[in-house]
Amino acid sequence: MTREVRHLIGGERVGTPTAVRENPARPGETVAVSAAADTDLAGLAVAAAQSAQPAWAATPAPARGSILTEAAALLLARADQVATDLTREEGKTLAEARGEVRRAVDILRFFGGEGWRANGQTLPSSLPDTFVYTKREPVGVVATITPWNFPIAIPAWKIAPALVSGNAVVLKPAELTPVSVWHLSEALREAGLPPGVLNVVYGDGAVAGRALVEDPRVGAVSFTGSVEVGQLIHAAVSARRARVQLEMGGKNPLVVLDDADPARAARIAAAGGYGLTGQACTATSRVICTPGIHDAFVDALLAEAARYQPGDGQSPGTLMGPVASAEQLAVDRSYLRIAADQGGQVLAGGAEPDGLRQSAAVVVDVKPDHRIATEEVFGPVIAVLRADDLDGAVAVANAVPFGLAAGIVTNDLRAAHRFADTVQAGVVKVNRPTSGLDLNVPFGGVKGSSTNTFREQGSVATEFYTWTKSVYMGVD
Ligand code: TXE
Repeated sequence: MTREVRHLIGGERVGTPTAVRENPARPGETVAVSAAADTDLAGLAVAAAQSAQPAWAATPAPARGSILTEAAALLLARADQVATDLTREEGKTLAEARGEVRRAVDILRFFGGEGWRANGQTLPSSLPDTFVYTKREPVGVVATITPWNFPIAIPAWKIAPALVSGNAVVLKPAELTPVSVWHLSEALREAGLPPGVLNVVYGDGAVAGRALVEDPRVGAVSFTGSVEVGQLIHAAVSARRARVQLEMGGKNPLVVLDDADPARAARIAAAGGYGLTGQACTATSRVICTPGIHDAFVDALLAEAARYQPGDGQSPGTLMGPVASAEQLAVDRSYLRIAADQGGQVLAGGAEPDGLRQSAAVVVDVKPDHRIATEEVFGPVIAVLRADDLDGAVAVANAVPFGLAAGIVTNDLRAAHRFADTVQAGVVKVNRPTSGLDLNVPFGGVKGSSTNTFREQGSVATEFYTWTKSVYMGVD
């Protein structure tokens, strides 16, 4: 079935679908044809948001929240269909897609509840008979620009806190995955979100996305995607003194200490590195082993890699879906070539099956300055490095420009705490894969991974989408 996907502007579906998306697991099978916005249309979406926003902000926060809660119920009722569409357009396995859709449902519920908890503070004043309180006010019109790898969860975790806080939103989803956001926006529309409060423009990032970023009526831009585009957006939005929030990926390390069980460590590494075809910003892409476990760990990881055979995500039993696009597959393969050229040994993942499929790869003899050890691949590729001890491993872990997620496998409580204290990362995992997040826990990175001022997810996510207003009330 081919989905026809049109923009959502002022409550109307508009535009002519022209951009074809094929199923990455089944070349030639069209999943969707979607519209592509030009600069003028993006401007119309901003105008629609601007005119809808004041009435939305005046709606009581619990009533705003209840629309999100209702949308969650609608999305849950059609979760199987949404998950199937998500697998067809992005490639991840049905189990992974179901988990992601369920996550979007829970995000809508969580932020629906935030409508009841949009609290300020009361503060003591130095002045007599004066009552001081703070309240959070919406920014106004917000643009959210999202990637293809979590095509429903990332849009949900950006727009839900924005909407419940009283903002109107223009969302620009990734070109590769138009259908998931179509489902999300339909659920919100059917739940009673007023026209213009959420607008969706599909199309080219450099056209539609750029128009939103440069529009002076847009007060805040939240982006997840590549470093290159993130830097462009940061420059453009900061230049006009609007708010910007960026999440740009990682080079996430997993340290495996001598005392760990190699099979368990390999399972954790593989779940983080090969799950979701490695296409997660928190994916495990480096494993740093101390000397006593290196060889046993590599053997165990090779056994895990053999289990993660790439296949069609819709087929039962597939543990790893295809790569999402031919461009991403070319990136994965070029990094394996670069790794080999620089002295790494590709022990698995060298074979290149047909279609958009990349076997789970294990590269050993990797040195900290190799490109495979410092640059994000975004595919099912794990580079294995060595370090003498915990402190050496942390030094290697920190020797990259990213700092999103980091993990350690050990039973040594002191080592785990020392790692958590010294590793440069926004998320630390002990005996758990680097990927996988709770929706109520703040998420973001340090160094080149993120703008470090505002976190996403959890209640703190609303901070980016609101200003604090401090009110001094004389009561004498
Ligand atoms: O990202 P882009 P792509 C990394 C990953 C991947 C690479 C490329 O390494 O291989 O990025 O992926 C919109 N102004 N990550 O090409 O191009 C674009 O339309 C405004 C890591 O998908 O950054 C899309 O909606 N917007 C990452 C969004 O930006 C623009 C997740 C992301 O696209 C724009 C995805 C512009 N000039 C990729 N150009 C993570 N952190 O998880 C593009 N866009």
